[in-house]
Amino acid sequence: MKECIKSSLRSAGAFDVGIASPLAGYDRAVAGYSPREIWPPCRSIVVFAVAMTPWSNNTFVGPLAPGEGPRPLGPVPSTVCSDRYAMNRLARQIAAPVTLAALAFLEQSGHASSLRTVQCKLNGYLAGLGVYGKSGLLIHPVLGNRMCLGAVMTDAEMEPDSPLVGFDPCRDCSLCIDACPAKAFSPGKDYPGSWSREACTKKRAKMEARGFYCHTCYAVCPAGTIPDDDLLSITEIRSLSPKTTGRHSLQR
Ligand code: B12
Ligand code: SF4
Ligand code: SF4
Repeated sequence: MKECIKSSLRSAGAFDVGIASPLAGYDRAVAGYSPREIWPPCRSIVVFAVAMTPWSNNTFVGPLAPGEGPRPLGPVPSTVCSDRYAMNRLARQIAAPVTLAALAFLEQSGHASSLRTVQCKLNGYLAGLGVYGKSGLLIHPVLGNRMCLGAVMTDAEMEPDSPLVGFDPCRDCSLCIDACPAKAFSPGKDYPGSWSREACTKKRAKMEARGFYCHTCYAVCPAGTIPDDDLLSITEIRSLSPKTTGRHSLQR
């Protein structure tokens, strides 16, 4: 069943799919938000990643070119409002069919499911889709942080996947910490203790008032093996053609 549901979700547009157990690792969930507290029948959490790119958000803040200083704030440039936005809205829209595919598959197999799952990153970490980066975002070995995460809880029992071991994309990097306009990260500590949600949200509110949606920590991240431009075609045609070139023009 596990391989069948994974294959079904991949056909619907997921780049990667993993299974987490409600019994392992959710002691780290926010109090009251572990799967069995939210939905007691839960026996497995099906977690998926849909490829997306830095252009998937409301505005384009990064990546910064090497040596480029802070960018002036201002209205969203019309040049980034066209095709790339349209392409990447597609990524988000694909997450909906993937969720529907999971619900349909489980129903046809005679299982109940619930969409009330929260904490996408913890789900993804426990299902082996990636590791927490210094940015606090989940980093997939191939997609880097370029993914939209989703999950469905089910009463079907499936063998859980394990968290990834030996993958440390942040070892020689601190680009997200250095680029954050809110200086929300304290270097030397691990997420979540290293990050100030208050500093981040205050800065984002100020930027949003001027037409920008901050995702700089996400956009500057070089982790992953597929260049951003190729992610567009993966999102579009849902096929995998990884290249091992650098992610974008950023150099460490
Ligand atoms: C609320 C929210 C925000 C808030 C707060 C973010 C935050 N870090 O808490 C704000 C508005 C600031 C925000 C900003 C952004 N967000 Co946001 N956000 C969410 C949302 C809706 C919930 C996240 C949340 O509150 N989690 C609760 C926190 C406390 O959980 P946590 O960060 O996993 O922390 C836990 C672990 O650290 C664990 N823990 C503690 N110690 C240890 C030790 C180990 C070893 C482990 C494994 C765990 C662990 O304990 C913590 C509590 O359980 C999710 C979608 C979702 N439903 O999950 C998207 C989501 C996390 N956001 C996302 C993104 C991309 C962003 C932005 C880049 C903006 C954007 N959309 O482009 C920025 C990045 C800011 C940043 N550096 O985090 C993506 C992340 C994709 C990825 N690759 O990880 C998500 C998953 C949306 C999605 N569906 O794809 N976001
Ligand atoms: S920018 Fe660098 S340090 Fe930050 S999450 Fe990505 S790889 Fe890790
Ligand atoms: S979203 Fe912006 S302000 Fe918040 S942590 Fe990332 S770079 Fe900093």
